[in-house]
Amino acid sequence: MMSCGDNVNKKSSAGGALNSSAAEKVYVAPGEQDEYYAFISGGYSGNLTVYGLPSGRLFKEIPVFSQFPTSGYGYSEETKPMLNTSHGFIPWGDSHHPDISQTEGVTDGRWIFINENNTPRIARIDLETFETVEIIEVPNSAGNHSSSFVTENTEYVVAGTRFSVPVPQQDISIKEYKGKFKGALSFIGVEKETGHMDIKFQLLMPGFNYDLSHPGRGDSHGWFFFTTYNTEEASTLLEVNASQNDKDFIAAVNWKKIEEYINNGGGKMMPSNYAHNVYDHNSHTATSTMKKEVRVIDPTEVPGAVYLLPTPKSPHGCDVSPDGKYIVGNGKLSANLTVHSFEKMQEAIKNEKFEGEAYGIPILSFEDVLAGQVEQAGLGPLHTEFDDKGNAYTTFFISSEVVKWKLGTWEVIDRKPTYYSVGHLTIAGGNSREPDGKYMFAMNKITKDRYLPTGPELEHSAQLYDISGEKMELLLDFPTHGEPHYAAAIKADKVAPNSKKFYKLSENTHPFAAKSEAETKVVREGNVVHVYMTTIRSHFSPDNIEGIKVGDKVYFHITNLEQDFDVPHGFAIIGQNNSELLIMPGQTKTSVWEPKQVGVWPFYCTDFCSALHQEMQGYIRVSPKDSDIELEWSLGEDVE
Ligand code: K7E
Ligand code: CUA
Repeated sequence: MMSCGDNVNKKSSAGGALNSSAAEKVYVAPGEQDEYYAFISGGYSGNLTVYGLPSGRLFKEIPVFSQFPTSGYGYSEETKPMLNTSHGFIPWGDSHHPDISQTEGVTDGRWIFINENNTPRIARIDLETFETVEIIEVPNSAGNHSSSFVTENTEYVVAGTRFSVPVPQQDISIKEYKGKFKGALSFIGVEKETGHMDIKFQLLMPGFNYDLSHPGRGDSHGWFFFTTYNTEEASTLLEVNASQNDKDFIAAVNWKKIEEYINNGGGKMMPSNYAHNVYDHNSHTATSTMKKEVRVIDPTEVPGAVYLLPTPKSPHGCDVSPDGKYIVGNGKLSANLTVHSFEKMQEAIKNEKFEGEAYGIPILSFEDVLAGQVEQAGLGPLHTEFDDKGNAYTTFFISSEVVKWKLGTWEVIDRKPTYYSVGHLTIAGGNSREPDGKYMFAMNKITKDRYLPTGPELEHSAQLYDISGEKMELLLDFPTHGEPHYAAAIKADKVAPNSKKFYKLSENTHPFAAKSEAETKVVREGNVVHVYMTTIRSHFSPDNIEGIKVGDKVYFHITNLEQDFDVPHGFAIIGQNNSELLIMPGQTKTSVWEPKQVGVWPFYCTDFCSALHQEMQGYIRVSPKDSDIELEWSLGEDVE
């Protein structure tokens, strides 16, 4: 055991009373593996990072909404279509809330979904390959923030708009906001076996801001809850104008009711234009299809589908307890946390006891649906998660702390500081019936003195707490990449055993694959040249090419012939102005090169793959545009 008492004591004024037992709890010995995966949103990096817990070690960055030169994602010809949208090719994004697929209310480790906030999109990542395999754009949405949370059996992944906008978009005055702008809540169906996404319907709600959401579960399965703010429907100076109402709402949506309505022919198809991008693991290629319509639902046409629960004051998080009985709404400007009761909500609906309506949607009375309040819990509550012992944990941004409180009695049990200004927090199995109450980690917005300074920009800090006892115990600080909004965590044994080791060459259907060295060739079609190239330790085939000319567009289609775990090869050629490629065993990837200068140019493998990695190289001769040098290619012989 390492003895770190001295160091730790020095920090204890800022870091709480750490002792060597904390170090023991996060120590994963060399060669041993972590107990949990944590999938942490990359925020403005547009990606998703994979960490191990309790060690806090970074394992991978999965490119999702942003181009990624490390692997060529979004640069290679095969993956460019993943970033296609109705606004054209959008090579970056702002990702917020990863959520793991579920079966019967429990995370199943098959896929993870994540939203892109800026150009509204939802992505699905396959947890066998840890690759982004599908991205669907969300039309009529703007600031796709109350997303991407899944229902108990992954029937839907839900995406709600933050900004209300004209639906469909049109050229009107911003002053017409009130009454004319709408907030689209999108229910994206997920196919049970394949995971394929398809927008089943969009609920066109009043012009509020829809901030966060969570599904019901257990008794409340079939419902979905969304926090709203700016129920004032202001379009300017929201910091003042959207804080006028004493209460905003949680919108409760009965999606099963809406399904019935649709099955009886309800709703209408609205012309639309949005991209649906799908990556195929056999062809290793993505295709992008533009969809032309979407089903929209007017909530007033489906009686009993939507109710509004008054919630003080500009609530942010909207979290549902593991048993589905309680809906927690955290009013950012309220002193107390508000907890609504699903049962009382049902009762009030049954008695048709409404205190008003907004655009035809019934408003229930605050007192009728209130389960309880956690009083004076802290300042600036944001998000809540739950453990397996009936406790809830809420983050407070302004007072920089996590507060543990008890469901049902609403009493505060413990509070621990965070360093500093915490946003989300995560407990494994967070959005499910079975959270795992061993660890919780907080994701902080401000880092300051927690790490060695790295100029004005610091990575955000996460902090891991042991929550197995009555009191929380701070165990570890670790840096995260980008801005982690939410994270989803899961027991490693639900994911690791299914992790793919390599792609089978025999299943490779890429049209430009060369599945053996015998199939390699170079083909000219006018000024386009296709190079069918292979890699295997430790050479390219071919490795000498002549007959390329300035002005050619050269496609390198590179197939990695390896059939072994963890043996990628790289490809880089001088002047390549998009990205290098990293090609997994059995995979084919393509990069375009447009040589601008006459000469003999080397290419090489960028991944140290063997003892003779440094020998893994080749040459391409580029001749003048008008030269009549014939195409020739070879391996292991001198080109004549
Ligand atoms: Cu609170 Cu986007 Cu979930 Cu960040 S949001 S903190
Ligand atoms: Cu292949 Cu280095």
